[in-house]
Amino acid sequence: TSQFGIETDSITLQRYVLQEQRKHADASGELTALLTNMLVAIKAIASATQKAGLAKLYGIAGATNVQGEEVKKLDVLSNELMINMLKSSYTTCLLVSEENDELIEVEEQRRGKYIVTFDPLDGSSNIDCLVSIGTIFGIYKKRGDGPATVDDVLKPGKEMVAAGYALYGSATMVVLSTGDGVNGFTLDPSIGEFILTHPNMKCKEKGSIYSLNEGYAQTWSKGFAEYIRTRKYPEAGKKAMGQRYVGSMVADVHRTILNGGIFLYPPTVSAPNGKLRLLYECNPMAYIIEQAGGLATTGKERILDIQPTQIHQRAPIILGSKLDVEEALEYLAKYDN
Ligand code: P6P
Repeated sequence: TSQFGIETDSITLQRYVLQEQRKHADASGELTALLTNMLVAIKAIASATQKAGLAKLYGIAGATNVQGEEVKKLDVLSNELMINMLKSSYTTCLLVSEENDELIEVEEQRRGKYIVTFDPLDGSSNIDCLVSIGTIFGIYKKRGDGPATVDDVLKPGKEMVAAGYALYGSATMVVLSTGDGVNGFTLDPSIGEFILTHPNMKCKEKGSIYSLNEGYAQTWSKGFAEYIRTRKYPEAGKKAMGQRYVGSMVADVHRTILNGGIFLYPPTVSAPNGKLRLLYECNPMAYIIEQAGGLATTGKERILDIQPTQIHQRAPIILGSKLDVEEALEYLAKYDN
């Protein structure tokens, strides 16, 4: 590095995506433009999240700040940033946001060929206690001509061309796959760029941590209950697993990719499809974990194979290290069928 301690040849996220773009002769550069614009929203959300305590951005609806302006809740602000930056990239035609009941159609003069599903600020119930939160996104390319309709977004996750998440933690990271492996980029606030810090991320084949909300133990099926019981009381000769649960999907999944292990949000009698949403929580995370060598299933089928029927539908999810997920499936097969 130069005498200013600045690395002079860092790989920024934009540089990485441009390199990837050149591998595809037919690439128009639209995906690069989409991601670059989305990064602006993510940087602004990171800034707002860091200031939440100061600017009283979190959790207080309708309050006004010192200028007497209407202070937006962090999740509303994040949603507006994502929508505005994606629309103004001239690369999208349809958006699905966790915050919007209806499809968001991009006006004609700003339309492009991509469809983006996103949760602008996942885990927002954790904002007030300063637990890490995140933005999750999935990107489809619209097939065929004519105006985009809901059928263009009700596609199995395996048809996505890219997916990823931003984690607003002690540092801000973007973890992204465009279909050829997973890479992690850390925001360098001094230059406002995301720098490649975790190239070619891989999820260990077997981990030592299980992660789910044990408060619902009473509602689990016999298969889930037996799987979790044997994580804590393993058969002779086996080690018990550790337990970690942040309660913020992006934080729990990011740790699972980095350290290995298994993350679960099982179905319950009252919520037969669990709590997490398919289009902008389960699918993007399943895409990333598979690209990192892991697995992601509902317990009955591969997450990325699900044919969606509604844009806000939920799905149970078991994701993480390949051998851990396969072992969980053995318990479900043994006790739940
Ligand atoms: P529970 C946060 O509210 C969220 O949507 C995900 O980020 C997280 O994984 C899950 O819900 C936590 O749900 O029922 O354990 O509080």
